[in-house]
Amino acid sequence: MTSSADDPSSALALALGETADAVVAYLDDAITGNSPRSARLAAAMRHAALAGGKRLRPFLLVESAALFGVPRAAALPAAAALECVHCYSLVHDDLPAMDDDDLRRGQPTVHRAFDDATAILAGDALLTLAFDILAREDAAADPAIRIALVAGLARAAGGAGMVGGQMLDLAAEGRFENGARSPLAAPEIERLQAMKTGALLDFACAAGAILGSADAERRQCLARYSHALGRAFQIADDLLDVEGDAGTVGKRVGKDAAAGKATLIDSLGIDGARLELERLVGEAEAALSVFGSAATLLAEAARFVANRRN
Ligand code: GRG
Repeated sequence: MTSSADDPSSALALALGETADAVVAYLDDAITGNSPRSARLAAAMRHAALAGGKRLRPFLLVESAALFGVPRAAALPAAAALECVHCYSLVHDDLPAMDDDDLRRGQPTVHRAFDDATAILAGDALLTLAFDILAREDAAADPAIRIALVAGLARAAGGAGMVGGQMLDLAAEGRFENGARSPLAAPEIERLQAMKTGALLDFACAAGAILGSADAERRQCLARYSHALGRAFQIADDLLDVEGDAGTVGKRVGKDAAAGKATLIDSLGIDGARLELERLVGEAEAALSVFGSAATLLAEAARFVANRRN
């Protein structure tokens, strides 16, 4: 399975790169404008938010909004806010109390480059910055749209979404209750993953539809697309964990499996996982058919996600 993003001159690679550059520039300004009262905190926030990363969530948000005629510049604040939440989750996920990782995006994790307390606070500051960005008028002129974005991101990131999924994951790993592991069945793993990683991907597409005042049918189509893409994202992540990639800087070959993390590879097997990825890419493409050729980049993004090597 290949994806056009492997070719750096492809339309997908160019669009991903343009959105990434725009988001980084926006976040750079937003961190400055946020005026952290400590140079160390500001440096840690920049370390977490400005270097590396595929910036997939902002790309999905910008491209979903574009389906409804929303220009990239108008979608950028919401895209940057979403990336802030994602970056905070990575900083906290890397902490010793969570995954205890040394490298992220090819550089030392925030707690390694600074210290645990600074990493916790930098993550907190990025999370709150996200809602500061969304509350401002340039996120959307219409206050009802701003409120819908704030509510959607809060739900996706919180206890019923990403944070809740992370908690279920840690519980299944045996972190609580005297270390007792509770192996999960495939449907429970899917639910956990839909919360932990799927919720922010879903929000990316939903936010594009909110910004574009999309009708219910098109919102549904985008939701079907993002569900399929989210599942593909997670299965690809699980495959990477099992197989690793010599070309990936600091990737955790087998780390999740060794930690007893719940994955679908146990039930699907490696060949079954690859088949499921192909099926999900087809499902994602089918969900976009209502948008015709306007959704070509989103369709290619689904293949890119399924085929990713980092
Ligand atoms: C600690 C609040 C809290 C939540 C943690 C999402 C999450 C929950 C942790 C991330 C850890 C992780 C590696 C999860 C697997 C899938 C995932 C989100 C990978 C990182 O996302 P990418 O591949 O990363 O989009 P880049 O660096 O490209 O942005």
